[in-house]
Amino acid sequence: MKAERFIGCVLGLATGDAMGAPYEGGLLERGIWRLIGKTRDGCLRWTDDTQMAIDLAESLLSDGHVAPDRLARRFAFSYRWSRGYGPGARKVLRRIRRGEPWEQAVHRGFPGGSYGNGAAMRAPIVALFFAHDLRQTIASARSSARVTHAHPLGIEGAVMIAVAAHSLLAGDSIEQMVDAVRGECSMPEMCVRVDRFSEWMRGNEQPGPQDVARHLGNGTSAPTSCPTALYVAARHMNKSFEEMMRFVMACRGDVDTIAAMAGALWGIGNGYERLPPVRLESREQLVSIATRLYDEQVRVGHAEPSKDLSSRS
Ligand code: F2R
Ligand code: MG
Ligand code: MG
Repeated sequence: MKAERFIGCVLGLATGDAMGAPYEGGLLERGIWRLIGKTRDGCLRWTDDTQMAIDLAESLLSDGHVAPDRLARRFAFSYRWSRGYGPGARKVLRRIRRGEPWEQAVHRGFPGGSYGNGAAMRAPIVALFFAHDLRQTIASARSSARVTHAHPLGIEGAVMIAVAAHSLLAGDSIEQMVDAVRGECSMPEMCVRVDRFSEWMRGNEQPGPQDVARHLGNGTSAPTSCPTALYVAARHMNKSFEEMMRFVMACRGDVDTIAAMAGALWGIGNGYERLPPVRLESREQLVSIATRLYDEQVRVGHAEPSKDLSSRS
């Protein structure tokens, strides 16, 4: 277990999000991001994907476990329209902020709850915090998803990404990672896509981005983005982050989120030093969060103390 991988995961998520954000959505969303996509000092701004990952990390670090009421309130009070939240998440979080219990509010975005990818995009954080325990990773991915995503597909997306991150942190090969994910899939919408890209991998097929988008999806729902992100990360694990980003951009659709999920997985596999040297909003805060998540692994005896890496970020 290496601190570099923790930093790689958090910075990979935020870098994928920030680099992908200008390419997400339609003309209106792209136009808005062109106006607000940089901070005053010229850093790339990240979106809801990274904000929710930060909130989840701070919540786990202060409570030691998923505390749903406090987690829901933290998500709700961090909500800003300018981070580009999904429409369902926006409704749910505004209601929680007004005092509605999350158990009720979570059904207000969509009847039956959201199956968006909003719970999956923050799930790598769960794997970092519970890197010592797969069962706790899975249970906590579920409970951290439920406060905003009541639909089983939204929850399964979070489990899928958390299991992939856990497996890579444990040093598994790409094939072992895909097997671990497939073992936790239960919804046909997910299973069929994981089976599809597993076939590609076994047959050494390299479909282009348009075919990947057509067969696996490029949408904002969990089933049309989580398997895509897993496949993209697996295919680019031994390539550069920049090449992976070009591929995700060419897939189009929910580019920031597919890149955030794939970026987190790529960062676990490769560490942070080969990430593109972009100026990223609140980089020091992100490195500090990753370092504190690693320190938690040291505390539970699952990792060796590491020298302070924040100065090298
Ligand atoms: N939403 C955005 N960006 C806006 C531009 C999107 C563009 N129009 C496009 O389609 O590409 N970004 C952020 O939202 C995603 C995370 O979403 P989250 O938090 O899961 O939100 P939400 O709204 O609950 O779900 C997302 C979409 O999934 C579909 N959906 C979910 N549950 C549904 C249900 N029960 N019935 C029908 N549809 C459901 C809806 O289309 C939701 O809008 C990330 O991309 C993040 O970057
Ligand atoms: Mg986003
Ligand atoms: Mg998105």
